[in-house]
Amino acid sequence: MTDKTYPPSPEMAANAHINAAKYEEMYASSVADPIAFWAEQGKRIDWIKPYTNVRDVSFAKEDLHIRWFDDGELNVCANCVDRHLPARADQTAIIWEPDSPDTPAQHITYAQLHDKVQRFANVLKELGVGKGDRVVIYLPMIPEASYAMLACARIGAIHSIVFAGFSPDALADRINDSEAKVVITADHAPRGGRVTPLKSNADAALLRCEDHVKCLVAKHTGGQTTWVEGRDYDLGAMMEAAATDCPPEPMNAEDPLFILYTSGSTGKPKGVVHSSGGYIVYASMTHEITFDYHDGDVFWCTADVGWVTGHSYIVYGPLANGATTLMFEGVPTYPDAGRFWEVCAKHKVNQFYTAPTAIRALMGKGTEFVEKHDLSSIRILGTVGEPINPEAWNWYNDVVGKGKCPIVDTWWQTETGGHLLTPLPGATATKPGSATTPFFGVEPIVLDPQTAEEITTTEAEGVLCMKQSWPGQMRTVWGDPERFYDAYFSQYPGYYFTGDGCRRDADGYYWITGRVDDVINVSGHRMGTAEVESALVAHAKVAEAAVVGYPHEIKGQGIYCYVTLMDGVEPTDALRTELSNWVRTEIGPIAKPDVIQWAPGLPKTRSGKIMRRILRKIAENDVSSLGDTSTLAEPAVVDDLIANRGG
Ligand code: 6R9
Repeated sequence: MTDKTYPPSPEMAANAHINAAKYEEMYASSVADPIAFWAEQGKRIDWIKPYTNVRDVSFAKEDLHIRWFDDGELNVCANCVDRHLPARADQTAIIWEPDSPDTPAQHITYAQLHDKVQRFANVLKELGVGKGDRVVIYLPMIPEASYAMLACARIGAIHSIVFAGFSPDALADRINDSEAKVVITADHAPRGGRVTPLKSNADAALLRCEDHVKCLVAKHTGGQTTWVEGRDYDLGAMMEAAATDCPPEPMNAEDPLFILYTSGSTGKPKGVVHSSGGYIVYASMTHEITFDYHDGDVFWCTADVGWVTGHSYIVYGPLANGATTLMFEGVPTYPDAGRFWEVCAKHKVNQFYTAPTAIRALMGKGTEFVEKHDLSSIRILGTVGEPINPEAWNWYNDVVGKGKCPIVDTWWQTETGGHLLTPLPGATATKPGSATTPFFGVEPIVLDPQTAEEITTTEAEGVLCMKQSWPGQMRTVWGDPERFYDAYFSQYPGYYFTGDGCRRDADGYYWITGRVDDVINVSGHRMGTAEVESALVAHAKVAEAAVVGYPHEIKGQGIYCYVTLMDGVEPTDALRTELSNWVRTEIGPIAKPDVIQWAPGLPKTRSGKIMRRILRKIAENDVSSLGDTSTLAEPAVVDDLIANRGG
């Protein structure tokens, strides 16, 4: 691990919104008097009724509640669209870059966005959607996805986006858990030259949902779909016929804006609920400050809107700031490994934000794919989703940034709404692999996992918690407030527990060491090992399964499954493929196992608890340090697993 530091260039420090002195001063005041600090910052948003209560928070079990600006009223859509019309009606709000470079890009101005969103909102109303109702969005990366989000926000409906890579079963679970009235989908989703039959996935999901759930279908490829009369609605035709005017609904700051399901360490994914007021203040502020966004810049976040990164940094943050945001339908390697850079050059991207897994995949293809394209417009580079290894950081810095673009390694979570730890381009000297220092108002602490005591020395290693709330913090788990407490506040009472381990170095910089729970991070996507296990044991031939992560060169972590078959079932390669495809259909392609090892037995304690620590070591091929195995019921199973590693 290198501790070489990269200070901001004098030019960056002089021109950025925040320089080092300003960061110190603002950070100090943000934690000394958070109420005054956020009272001021809240003004970046237009309020229909101004707030007087800035913060009302308790992390205590009996009284858990998180409220920001809670007597204020606003409309998030009006903040992302209408308020920019006087100055920016003809400025591009969204640049849409399709999967194929041969299809022309679209430039959607703020005036056009206003028109689309109002029509879309009227379509939703026609389908009976009103304030507080849930709408599931299951769309490819097409402009309609942003229209749908903003249309929901306009009428006060709560959207829940389901990543288009998820299976019909995963989609049905989310429709049912949120009791959605409508699911919005498209005929087909092209990605990387391949096509997913999205509408037929939705058809399959809807077989498992209540009969009254309606399906609103966008025509994208024009590919064939089946049509259920009375349930399916044609978005294009309804938009055309819809009234053009739809006034924004005044919403309380604490009314939910969206639900987004994410994996936890136990059970089914949880519906993370975000607020309207606090979320939009935080998304907009972090977007402007972390990426040093200036008027006229073109901002590109390569995430999918199915993940929180797409919510905060493709749609809500940039549009709240009147930015031009780029939305990309494709993948980094199609038609070749130069696609990202071709798009950056074509649209003169100023800030480019991606995931370490994409960087590692592109690194392996050689520098010529980068060098072919003029990247001189890029000023800031960003990463998110997982720890970035120094080799990838250096490649990003040298080859993409030509040593001139600060890299913001932003650490945050679905639950946090926006960045919590991140360098600021004009203020922070970066170190490859470190998410560096806290954003304004954020008070990280490191706790000893054994004693649950705060480690107060500057240098520290332990679990990462937050001492104070910030406006973008999630408010609850949809339909399950107890789970909200159990998942985030029960482990270290009084603090928000992130689920991540970290190290704080002598300069006070934070280095995320990865999850300390049973969540793995595959290509920047969160996956609960329990979800993959329950998919495996749902197969008739599987008796038991244990799933762990292991280091994977491109994906960060790969999915390693130990599977015990039912008595008498033959362990064949064909069965291995069958199980792998099974998981893929149960959850989605991102959950496809990388390794399935047949396990005649699993290492368990005498009380029957699977010793995952040992399974992780075997998967990592680090069998010399298995640690204490004395509590195992049957130590011999470990030798068998080691002998048959990987197979
Ligand atoms: C935004 C997002 C959250 C988990 C988080 C952590 C990991 C995210 C990171 C990072 C190291 C970074 N993570 N950013 N680890 N450095 N810059 O990714 O949300 O999908 O909820 O994942 O991802 O482990 O706890 P989400």
